[in-house]
Amino acid sequence: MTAPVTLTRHGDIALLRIDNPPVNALSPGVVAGLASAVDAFEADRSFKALLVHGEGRTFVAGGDINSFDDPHFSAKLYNGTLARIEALDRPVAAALHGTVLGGGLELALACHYRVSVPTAVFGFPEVKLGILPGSLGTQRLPRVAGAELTLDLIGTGRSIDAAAALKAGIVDEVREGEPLQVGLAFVEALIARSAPPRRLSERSVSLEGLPADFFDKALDEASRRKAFYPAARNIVLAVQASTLPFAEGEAVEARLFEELRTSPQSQALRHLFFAERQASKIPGLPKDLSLRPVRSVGIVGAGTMGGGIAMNFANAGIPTVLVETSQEALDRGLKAIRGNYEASAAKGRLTTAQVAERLGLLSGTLDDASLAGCDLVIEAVFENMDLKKQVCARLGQVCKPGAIIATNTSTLDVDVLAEATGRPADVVGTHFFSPANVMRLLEVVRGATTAPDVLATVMQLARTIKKIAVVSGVCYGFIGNRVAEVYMREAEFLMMEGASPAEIDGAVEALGMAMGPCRMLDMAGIDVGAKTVIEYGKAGGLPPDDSYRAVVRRMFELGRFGQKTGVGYYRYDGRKPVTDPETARVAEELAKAHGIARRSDIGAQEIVERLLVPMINEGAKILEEGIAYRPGDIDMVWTSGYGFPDHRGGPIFMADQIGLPVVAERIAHYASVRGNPYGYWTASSLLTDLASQGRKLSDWTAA
Ligand code: T1G
Ligand code: NAD
Repeated sequence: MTAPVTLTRHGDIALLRIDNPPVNALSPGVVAGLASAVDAFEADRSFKALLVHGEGRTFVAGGDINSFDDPHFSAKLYNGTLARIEALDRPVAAALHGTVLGGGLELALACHYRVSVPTAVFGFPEVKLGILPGSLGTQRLPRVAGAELTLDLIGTGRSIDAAAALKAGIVDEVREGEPLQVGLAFVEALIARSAPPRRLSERSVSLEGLPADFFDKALDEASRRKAFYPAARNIVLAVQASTLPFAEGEAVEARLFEELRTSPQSQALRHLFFAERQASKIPGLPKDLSLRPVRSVGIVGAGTMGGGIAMNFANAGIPTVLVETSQEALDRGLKAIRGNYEASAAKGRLTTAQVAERLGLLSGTLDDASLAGCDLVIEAVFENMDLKKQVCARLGQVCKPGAIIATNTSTLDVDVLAEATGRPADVVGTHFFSPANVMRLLEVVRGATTAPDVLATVMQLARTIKKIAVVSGVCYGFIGNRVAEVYMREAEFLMMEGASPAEIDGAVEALGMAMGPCRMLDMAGIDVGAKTVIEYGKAGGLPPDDSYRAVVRRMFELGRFGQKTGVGYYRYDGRKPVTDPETARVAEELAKAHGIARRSDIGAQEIVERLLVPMINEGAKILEEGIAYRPGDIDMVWTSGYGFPDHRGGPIFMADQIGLPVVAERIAHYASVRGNPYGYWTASSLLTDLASQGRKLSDWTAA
């Protein structure tokens, strides 16, 4: 293995190279290597300047996120080395390319000069990990870019391009070329003009032009709007401390960073960073597997989902044809797409040229023979088994050999649909979430006979269309809706026992859930939810319990479909949900009919436990059955598709934070107080085994 940091000679220039693929993260080896390189540079007075360069695709993309879990973690060596770099008496420059992020940008800011290629991007994404830049980013950036832009960049974690970095003074020059050559030429010019060292820590931060209450307001906003995220407040305090003498600001940053690094919120967000990347990996695939090319896409059905799905491909530059059964439906679908794009343009998110380009990639037809040329066809027709089987059989004939056939079904058996095509190896489920052009989650459903290259191609394609793809095996509801089913079940039992939708939603929203179960179903459509339950009942999937999801079925009968009809669990005043006494009446009537005792002592704690504990238990069953490859996949599905709070890491991560023995005890508790005739409170054996062994669900891997 080559050393991650080397110092070599290039004429008068000492060239410090960082080589730690894939992203040159600051591993302990890189940090130690930087310190040694500085020693060597200090000792050799024949060098006239130092150039810092990252090998491969990028400069440094930041601190090594793995290292933050180390109980002995310390930023001291790195920060001390940055101070030594800055203190050097000969000019130091950084040659920047790729992603100059976090600790990488901090390294660049410790250098005296910075040159960049035009394609580089710059940012402090730490806030997304629940931390702040801990190596003086909060102190050096305001000294060059001002407090306002600093707070914006560090507070949002957004990246800027090289042109913006130049404008902000973050880089001194942007030059086309190969990064190392650009850097060398830049340093040669520095030497030629005897450019002196330039140290940001010696500057002060100007607050000119900012209102006197700038930081107070920012702090207030962070506390109000980002109450669940302590990083938001600490970032404001750290940037505010940049107005102090440098050493004092440094001490403040170190304290605030350490507070965040060890916080449960940051641990949860770091877990999700790795879970997201793990989710895209399919165990057991041959390394040399070649993927099927996807250069054109067909969509059957231009309804709510078909239209949104098509937009994803057009956005990625892939020509897409939509097939419908009537001109009217096709026109409606295309009009909705156009409306969506125009709304984005009106908000300034797209230019009119981009809208035209994307619309130009979309076409519509009533002739399904047009699908013959497509590399991938996704069916998004009504959720009806007979219809879908018919459509799949037709696709099996029309699609060219090697084309991938995908179904967007939410609940139907993908294996049955695969059989219907007559070429099941080509078939996969692609379960998009609504609105499909917005929601980042994509459940990729692996059928019993899905070919490995089909699965791998779709996972790769998901990356192209910027989705977070998670693989699920075939089962009712896949990963996401299967977990949602037990969550909704308990929400409805709680309602029949006497809790109101507002109490139920309020209890989980206080945890950070974007929307409680009642508001969620009102938005998704009670009709859609009820039909699913009814169909599943017809297919023999439901427990022999008449009270099961009785509320949603009754609401459906009453035409209370949620937001779309203005009444559901709530009544809607515009988009605002208002308590509706009719819901309480319906719940009471159903409780009576099903012999469910009404209570007035249901507190928030019970609501949270009754909703969350079954989710965790179902998650464990999903793992036991091999439906999900790994625990983090369930967390990804629920945080990216269902508004589960990312600062809690997802239901599985949260289970480990609560402690599996506690979860197991709560399952047993509710089995005893609620009774367990239908197995609702039967613990997964995986969960009880791990609990008794003192192990975590998150660490579990299939044998
Ligand atoms: N630490 C450890 N591993 C990392 C990493 C990092 N910072 N960044 C990426 N990886 C791994 C990742 O897990 C994956 O591994 C592989 O690299 C490729 O990543 C000191 C405290 C740079 C834009 O937050 O945003 O600096 O799955 O699939 O799509 O004050 O990675 O292959 O085994 O994402 O091309 C701040 C995080 C850290 C940047 C590249 N920096 N990374 O995206 O590849 S905190 C970040 C990214 C810090 C300082 C503070 C992206 C990317 P594997 P990938 P990509
Ligand atoms: P939709 O009713 O909005 O659209 C279905 C469209 O399919 C209609 O425009 C209809 O004319 C068309 N269609 C019907 N038969 C056809 C045929 N033989 N050939 C071509 N077009 C045909 O339904 P939707 O909400 O878009 O749902 C589509 C699929 O996506 C369903 O399987 C559903 O379960 C799934 N899904 C829906 C959501 C959601 O929130 N709406 C979320 C995830 C998955």
